[in-house]
Amino acid sequence: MTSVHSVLVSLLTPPGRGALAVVGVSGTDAAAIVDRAFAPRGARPVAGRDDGAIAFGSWRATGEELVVVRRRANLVEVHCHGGLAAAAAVITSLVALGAEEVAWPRWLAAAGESQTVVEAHEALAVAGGPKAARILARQAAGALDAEMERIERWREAGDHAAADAAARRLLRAARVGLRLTRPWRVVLTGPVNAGKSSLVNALAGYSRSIVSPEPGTTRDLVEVRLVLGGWEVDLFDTAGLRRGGAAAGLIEQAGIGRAVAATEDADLVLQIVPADATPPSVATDDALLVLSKTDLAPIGHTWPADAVLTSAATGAGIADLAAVIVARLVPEERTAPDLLTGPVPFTQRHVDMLAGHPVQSKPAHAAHTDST
Ligand SMILES: Nc1nc2c(ncn2[C@@H]2O[C@H](COP(=O)(O)OP(=O)(O)OP(=O)(O)O)[C@@H](O)[C@H]2O)c(=O)[nH]1
Ligand SMILES: [Mg+2]
Repeated sequence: MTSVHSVLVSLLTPPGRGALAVVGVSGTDAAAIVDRAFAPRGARPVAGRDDGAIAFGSWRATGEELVVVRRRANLVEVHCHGGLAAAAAVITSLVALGAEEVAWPRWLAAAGESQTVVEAHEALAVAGGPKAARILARQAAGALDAEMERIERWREAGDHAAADAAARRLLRAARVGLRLTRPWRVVLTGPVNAGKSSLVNALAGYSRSIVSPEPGTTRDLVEVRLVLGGWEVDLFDTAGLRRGGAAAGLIEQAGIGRAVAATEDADLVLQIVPADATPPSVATDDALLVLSKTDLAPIGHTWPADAVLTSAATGAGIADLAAVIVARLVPEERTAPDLLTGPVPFTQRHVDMLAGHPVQSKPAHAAHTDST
């Protein structure tokens, strides 16, 4: 047998409890090295079997019953019991036979996945919310690579109009794509006692923030991570602003400073105004006007047309508020429903590639690409 130094091994399933764990083995001698550690039950060794073959047997070092899948001669998966110990034992014995253990992104790249597919897997590991996961799963399945190749073919054929149109469409989708691993930031501001904390709690569905009739209850930024309409959102409750800047103590002033800073890098600011008070004469730019405590408002009251009416006390308008927040954060879902269901660039590298055309889509590492 030749050297086994080119065999790379990595845990491919998330570490932690689970029914199954998958250890990936790649490289020229992948099947051969697995055969030295694995005793198939009655069947031929993995090296002598067809691609796609599934072998049951036992792991020699531990006696564990497990399954080995031969994807190709240079790409083998060991499916063992979940949890950390079983997979660690498999990896330890393969390393003892000369394989090198590497982090899974490097393993995927070495196994021939494109850089974009590896990035999609990395992003999936940290993304929150089903919408982000769905978009990234499509890129992990090759959607963005395929579109980049299509654009490249148009450029080669001299059809720059088609290439430019497709690239522009991708760049539009990238606005959302670049946010898939970073939650949207939504900040609630408004006067003291406006009912900001009550609204945060109503949206969160539990008592995250302290609520009291005392003005100035919230003095620090209070953050809560939610999934709204399938998107991950960080909601920030802030210290209320006192009219005329009066009567705020030192701690409260510091809190108000943080509120202002949070507002500055928010994706969306909710300006909370109690419905039983006079609305502010000047609305903050781009802020969403939310009237609170509508249960207290006098009958026959008229509201600004673009305001969202809510009552944390009765629950009225809370679902509407969530829907309006999502519509403001991701208007593409309504205005361009197809934009996010196909290829979506999701890293700055993709954007740079699109912005200055020469489009590349070759594998990140060519070390162990399939040569069968
Ligand atoms: N009737 C009624 N009372 C409400 C509603 N929302 C909040 N309140 C009351 O208004 C008071 C202030 O509510 P908070 O949610 O603490 O207000 P806040 O804006 O966070 O106040 P600060 O943290 O002091 O800036 C409390 O007594 C709440 O019970 C509502 O929808 N209806
Ligand atoms: Mg509060």
